[in-house]
Amino acid sequence: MKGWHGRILWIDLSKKESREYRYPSEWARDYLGGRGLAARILWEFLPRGVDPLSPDNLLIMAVGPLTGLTLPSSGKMIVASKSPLTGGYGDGNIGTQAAVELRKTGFDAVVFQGASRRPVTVYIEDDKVEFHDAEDLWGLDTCTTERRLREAFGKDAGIVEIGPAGENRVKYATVISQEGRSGGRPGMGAVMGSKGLKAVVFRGTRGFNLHDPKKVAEEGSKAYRDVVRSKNYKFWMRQGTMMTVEWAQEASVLPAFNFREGVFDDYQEIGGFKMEELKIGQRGCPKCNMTCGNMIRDAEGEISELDYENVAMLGSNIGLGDLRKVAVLNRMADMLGLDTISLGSTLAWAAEATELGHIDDGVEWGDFDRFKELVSETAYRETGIGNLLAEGVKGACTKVGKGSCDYAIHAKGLEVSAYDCHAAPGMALAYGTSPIGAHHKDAWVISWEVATDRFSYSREKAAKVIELQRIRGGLFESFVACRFPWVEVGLNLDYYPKLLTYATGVSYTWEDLYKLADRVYTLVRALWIREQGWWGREMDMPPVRWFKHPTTKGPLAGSRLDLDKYNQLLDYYYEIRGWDERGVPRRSTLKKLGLGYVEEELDKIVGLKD
Ligand code: PTT
Ligand code: SF4
Repeated sequence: MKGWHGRILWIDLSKKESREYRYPSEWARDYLGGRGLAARILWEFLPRGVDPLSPDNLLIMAVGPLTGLTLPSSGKMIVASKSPLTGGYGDGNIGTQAAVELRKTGFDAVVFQGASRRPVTVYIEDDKVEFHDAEDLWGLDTCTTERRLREAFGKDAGIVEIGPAGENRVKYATVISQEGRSGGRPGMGAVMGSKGLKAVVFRGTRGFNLHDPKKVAEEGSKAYRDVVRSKNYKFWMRQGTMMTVEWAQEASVLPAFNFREGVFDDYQEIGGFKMEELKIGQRGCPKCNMTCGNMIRDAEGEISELDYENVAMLGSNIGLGDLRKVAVLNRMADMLGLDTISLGSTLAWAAEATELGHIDDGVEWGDFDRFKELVSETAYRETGIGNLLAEGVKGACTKVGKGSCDYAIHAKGLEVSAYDCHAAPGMALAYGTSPIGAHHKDAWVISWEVATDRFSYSREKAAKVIELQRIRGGLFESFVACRFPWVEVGLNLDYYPKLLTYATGVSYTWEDLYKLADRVYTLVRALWIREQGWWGREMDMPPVRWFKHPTTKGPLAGSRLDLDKYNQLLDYYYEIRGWDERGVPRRSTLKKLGLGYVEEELDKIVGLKD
C-alpha cells in the first residue's frame, strides 16, 4: 500500500504498553485518513456509551495521505474523540510540526486508550514509544510546557500539549502546539487531561511511502507558485483571517453582545486594519507559504496571535472594543488551553445572565478585568462561577435554569463560532448540521449566502451546504491539509484529486471523493446516534435566539429566522443526504455508501427506514 503506512500505533496509558494495529487497506481507500479514519476507528473500537472522560474513551491523532507533503499548507492533523462537551463525535484540526513528524513515524494514526495514574509525556520516535514522567510539567501553561519539552527533546521535535484547562477537564479545553495553534474545540484537551497525558512528542525518520514522489513534488511546487501568484495573496499576507471583521460588520453577521446583534459600534477598534497598525510579525503551520498567524503585543506587552474567530468572540461578542485587551484574553486562552470560541460564548452568556439577574458573581459587558479573572477561574475551575462556566453554555444554562438556555448559543452542545445568523438561514443550517456541533469549519456558506439570495430557504441553499460539507468536512479533514489555499486565495481544487492519486496510486475522481465524503459524514452521524441512544431533528437545530429574539441594530435590524421555513430547509437537506425526516440515514443510503456494517446496530436503536 503506497500513500499510507497501513499501521496505527495503539498506546495503552494504563498499562504503559504500545502495539501496532495493521488496519484493513479498504479503510485507507474508503476513508482516506484524518476524520475518516478516526470515525472508522471509533465505530469499531469505542466502547458503546462510554463516559468521554473515563479511561475507556479513545483519543486519536490522525494524519492523511496529503499530510506533511511538500504541497501548500499540509502540516495539519486531526485530534478526535468522543466529546465531553457534546457527548457525540468530536474533532479538531491542528497545524503543527507534530503532524509532519507523526506521518514520518510510519503510522497513520495514534490511538490513546486507558489513563495514566501519574501525569505522563509520551515520546514517539518511529516504532519506539517512551513514557516520561510529567509530574513537573503538570500545572504549567502550554508555552512553558512546550519550551521545556524542546529543551529535553530537541528544537525540531513535533509537540502537542495541554494546559491547566485540559488538566482540569474544562469541557472545551483544546490541544495546543507552537504557542498559537489550537485544535479540538469539543474538549479534546479535556479528554487528554482525563488520561493524565500532558504532552506527546513526535519524531519520525521513515518518510512518506509515496506512490510517485516526483509527481507529487512537481504538482506541489506548481501549487505553491499558484498560491503566491493569486490576486488575494498580498492582502491575505497582510491581514489573514482578520480581514473578516470589517466584512462581517458590513454583512451584519459580526456577533455582538452574545449574538443579540450582527453589528458592533467599535468594530474598527478590533478590525483587520487596527491589527495591521499593531502587527509585529507573522507565523504559522509547517509547509505553508501563506502563514496567517498575525502577532501583536497585547495590553500587557506579551505576544498574542490573532484570528478572526478569536477576536470576534472575545471582542464584539463580549462588548470589548479594544484589540490589545482582546489579545490578552486570547493569549490567556492559548496558554491555559481553552477554546477561544466556546470561551467567548460562555463569557457572553455570563454577561447576559448577570444583566438579567440570573447569576451572581458574574460580569458586566466589556469589563476586561473581570473577564480576565473569569478566564482563569474557568481554566482552574477554582470558584463556583468558574466551575459553572467550565461546563460550556449548554451545561451552564441547564444548571442555572431561569430561561437562560434561551440565550445559550450552541448547536448539539458546541458553542457557535463567529457568524451571527439572524439573517443567514443557510449558515444556520450549516451550524445545525455540522458533524461536531456548531462550527463553521465544515460549511462556511455565509460568504456565498450574503452575496446571493440571502433571505431564501431554498433547496439550492441546502445543496450548497452539502457541497461545502463534502469538500471541507469530508475531504480536507480526511486527506488532511489546510483548506485556506483553496478558500482564501482560490487554489484550484483540481490539484487535490491529482495529488491524492500521485501520493497513493489509487485513482480518485471527484465522484469517488464526493461519495467518500458522504460516507464519512454518514458514519459520523451513525456514531452520534449510537452514542446518544436516540435521534430527532431537534439535534440539527441552531440556537433558539435566532428564531425568538430579532436584532435591534444596523441595516438589518428586526431580522430573525423563520422556524417553519428552517424546517423546510432541513427537510431539503435530509432528502439530498438520503436521511429520513428525523435525520437518520436510510437503509438504502447506508448500502449505497458501503456502510452496511452499521445497519444492524442503528436499526436496533432507532429503527431504520428504507
Ligand atoms: C478551529 C477554531 C478556529 S477556526 C479558531 S480561529 W479560524 C480558533 N482558534 C483558536 C486559537 O487560536 N487559540 C485557542 N486557544 N482556541 C482557538 N479556538 C478556535 O479554533 C487554525 C486555522 C484556522 S483559524 C481556520 S478557520 C482553518 N481551520 C481549518 C480546519 O478546520 N480544517 C482544515 N483542514 N484547515 C483549516 N485551516 C485553518 O486553520 P479546531 P490551527 Mg484549529 C490561536 O482547531 O478545533 O478545528 O478549531 O488549528 O492550527 O490553530 O489553525 O478563523
Ligand atoms: Fe496554518 Fe494559516 Fe497556513 Fe493554514 S494558512 S496552514 S492555518 S498558517
